[in-house]
Formats: sequence, C-alpha cells, structure tokens
Amino acid sequence: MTRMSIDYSLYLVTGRDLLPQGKDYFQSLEESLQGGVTVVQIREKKAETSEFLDIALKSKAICARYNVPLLINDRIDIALAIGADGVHVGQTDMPVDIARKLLPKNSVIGVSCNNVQELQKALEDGADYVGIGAVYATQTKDLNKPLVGVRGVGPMLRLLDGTSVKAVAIGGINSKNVLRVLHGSVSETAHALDGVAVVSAIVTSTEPRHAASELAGTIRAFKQGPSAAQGLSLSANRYTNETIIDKVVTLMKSIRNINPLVHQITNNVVTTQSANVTIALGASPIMATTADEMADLANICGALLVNIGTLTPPAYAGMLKAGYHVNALKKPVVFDPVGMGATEFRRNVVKDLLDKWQASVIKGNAGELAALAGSNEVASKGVDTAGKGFEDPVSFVKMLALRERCIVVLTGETDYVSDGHFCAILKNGHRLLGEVTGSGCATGSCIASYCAVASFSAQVERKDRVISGQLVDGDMFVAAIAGSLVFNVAAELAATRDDVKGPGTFFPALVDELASLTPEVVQERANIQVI
Ligand code: 3NM
Ligand code: MG
Repeated sequence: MTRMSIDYSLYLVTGRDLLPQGKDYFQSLEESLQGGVTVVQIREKKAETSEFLDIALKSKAICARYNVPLLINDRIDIALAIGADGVHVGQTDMPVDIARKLLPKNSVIGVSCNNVQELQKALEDGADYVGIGAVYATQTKDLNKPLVGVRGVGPMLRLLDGTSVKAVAIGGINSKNVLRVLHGSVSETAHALDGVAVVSAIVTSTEPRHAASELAGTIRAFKQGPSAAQGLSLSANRYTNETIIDKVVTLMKSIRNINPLVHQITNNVVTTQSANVTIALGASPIMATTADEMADLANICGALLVNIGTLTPPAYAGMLKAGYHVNALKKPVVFDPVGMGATEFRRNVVKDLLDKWQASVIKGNAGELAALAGSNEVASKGVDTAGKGFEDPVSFVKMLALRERCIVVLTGETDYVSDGHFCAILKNGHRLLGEVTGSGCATGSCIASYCAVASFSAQVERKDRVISGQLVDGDMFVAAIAGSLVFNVAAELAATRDDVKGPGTFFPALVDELASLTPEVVQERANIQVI
C-alpha cells in the first residue's frame, strides 16, 4: 500500500467566514497556493452538503493546477464524492479505522490531537499524520480543551519516534511566532514538526500570496537549517576549553565598540546595581517595564533580560509583550526565574511566560531550576537554594537545556552552563558574592549583554539576506559562559583588593573591576572546563 506522500510544511485549513471584505474564496485559495501552501484542507462547518460539494470540487481543480493535495475536514462522503486525497478528523468525528475502511486504499487520514493520550490512540488507529493543537489561543475555533503551548508539543512528538507518522502544529500560528513554534516544538530525541497548519494567518489576508510566502520562507529556512537536523541548533559547534576562551575574548573585545542596548525588566531590589554592571561591561541598559513601550524597545534593543524578582501585574504584562516582540525579531531573551520555587504564583507565571515566548538562556540557582524542571531534588528557601545542590548537576543542566530548547545556566559556587550537548563548568568567583544581594541578577545582566553582542556580530557576519532558520543568530552558549566568567573573575579581583573590607565595599569595587577588566586577565584567570 503506497499512500500519497504529502509535504506538510505549510498546511492551509480553509475558513471562508474569515475572508477579508470583497475577497473571493477561490481567488484567495489560488493566491495562497502561489505563495507556497503545500497542502490544503477544506473545512466547512456550516455549509449544506450541496454547497460543500461544490466548493470542494472547485477547490480540488485549483489545487490540482498547483499539484497540491487536498484533504476534507470530517466528511468522508464529500472526500469520496470528489476523490480527495484524504480526510482530517477530529476526536469526535469518524474514527480512523472506520474512515480507513470507507476510503480508497491510498487515502491520507489525519487526526486532531490535544494531548499524549489522544496522540497515542491516533497512532494505534493508524493515522498518517496528526494535527497537534491548539498551540496558542485562537479566534478561529471554539476550543474546549487546554492549550498545548509550544512546550507541550515536544513530549507529544516524542511518541512519533520510530514511526513514519507526520505532525503539524495548529492554533494561533502566524508569521511572527512560526519560527518559535518550529524551534520550540522538538522532542528531547530531536523529533521535529513536519509543518504548521494555519487558517487566519493566510485567509484573513488581503494578500494571501504574500502571507503564505512569508510563512513558507521561514519554514523552509528552519527545515534547511541545523535546527531540524540537530534537535538543538543553538550550537552547531564543537567546543574545547581553548575555543571557548577564544570566543569569550572576542566578545569582550567587541562589546565596547558595539555598545549594545540591553533592555532589562528586572526587580526593584537590584535595578540600579544591574544597570551599573551593564555600563561597566560596555553595554547600555534600559530598565523599562511598561507593556505599551515593549514593541518599540524590541526594535532598538540588542537583547532582553526578564527577571521576575519582584513580580507585579504590570511588569508581568510587560514581560509577556517584551518577549513576544523580541522573539519575533529573533533577538536573544535571557530569563531569570527568581524565587520560582517560593510560591505557586511565580511557578504559574514562569510556565505562562515560557509558553508564550522562547528564552535563549535560562539562568537560575539550584532551587529555581529544580522548580522549573519539576524536580524535588533541591528545595528553595525564598529566593535562595536550601541545602546542597544536585547530585549530578552536569546531567541536570543538559536535560533542562534539551527540554527548554535553550542554554541553561545553573549558578552556585560552581556555575554549570549547557546547550544540551556540552557543559561548561566554571569555578571562578568569590564567597563575597553570596553575601550581597543581586549578584545573581547582575550575572543575568552580564549574560544578556554578551548575548546582544554575539547576536549582533552574527548578523553583521551574515551579510546575505537569506532568512536563517535559527531562532537567534549567534552563539548563545559562549555568550552565557562569557557573562558568568567575566562577572566571577571581576569578583575575585574585587574581593582581594586592599580597600575592600566586606560586602559593603565589595560591590562598588566589583563594578570598578568590571569596568577595567581586560580579556587578557580573564584568559589568564579562567577556571573553566568544557565536557
Ligand atoms: N483546529 P488559526 S485550532 C481548525 O486545536 C483548528 O485542533 C484546531 O486557526 C485544533 O490558524 C484550529 O486561525 C484553528 O488560529 C486554527
Ligand atoms: Mg471535526
């Protein structure tokens, strides 16, 4: 039995009631095919049978001209009547095995799945592909099940390992978030989506050809890039202790020339301190929290830091917006889930933020990262870690990096930085860092500053205008290491100064050391091991 092979990259589900005023349905369909739609599903929830039949027949003729397969939503009879390439069924529609018996042998059957159980069932029933959703909220369909969220897709995709069943994501996907959906929707075993399905992102457009071509371009870039092949694309590189230090030195040498603007939504305990640390490094801080200015700030900043230390509802609203806009512009987001183990509220906020945007780097202490991973190996005491840390911190950070699809920095006496494959173990630092508030938060500012430099440099290097399939250009692993290393080396120098008598004099001295620190000193003092 050879079932038709379908390119699921850009899957258009029709929605006649969403067409812009005056736009003809068939015209819109044809233009979207010209823009690069690779498969079409006719979805008619209100049409009478005769009307549905008529639309399906005419749509099929149009799709055939572009060699694009056509599927029918729910109605086996319509699919049979027009000789469609297959059907798409929901959880309460015709069961897959019965549909299979009714349809010609080579028909394609897809099923909507909202969770692991539904997907497991679809596999057992012999579905050819699954539609995973809804990923985001949508106006297009009344949803009666929880949102999957980007972070919910990976565990579902994992069930497809070893099968030839394909998967698309659906629900609220548009040109601004599609890269994040593709990037974030990868299982720990690197099983990625085959495509995305959209209704409104194409159908509501007055120029569906343009809307489709924009989506198709991003999807193509992702599929051709290292992301899809590698599972975690953030570092296509191989690292050694020497290459890491060399790259850190390069970032240090560029930061003062580039002087990136680093937008920081941080807590009111450390704002001034973090801003001063940022300036001392050679970057420029802007500490703004209001949602209304986030779109503008995303345009001008080089990176965003989100720190939930003193979380208020307006700052939360600002964080949601800031991350969304910065993601859409493919700039780095550094996330510091301060005290997330402490309260239910913080845990919920962190889950929400990470479901709404993709972090490039997540930085936290053992208590915070344990809470993020849902592990009870390490407990929290307020914003601090209680007791000793993880038994196996290296495996822990690797696991979390793969799961969250970003760089993870575990801070403590020793810092662990991982991209999911490599782990850098950094032993620089001084005990006085633990005796002042805000040293962890300032590390976040340092990381964000170097992320901005790395991303900016990578964009300058890539002079061609080809869209990159990476969510963020530049090496965020090295940037995260640079932030941690530079801050800790400066702390060692400050702590041993004659004029430093304790925590009170330590922090200002640390800012001074950061301002005058040279790459040569960092290279000489770096105590780092990459495994
Ligand atoms: N199915 P838009 S969500 C048709 O979750 C459909 O199974 C969904 O429309 C599911 O791209 C959805 O406009 C609507 O958000 C998708
Ligand atoms: Mg249905």
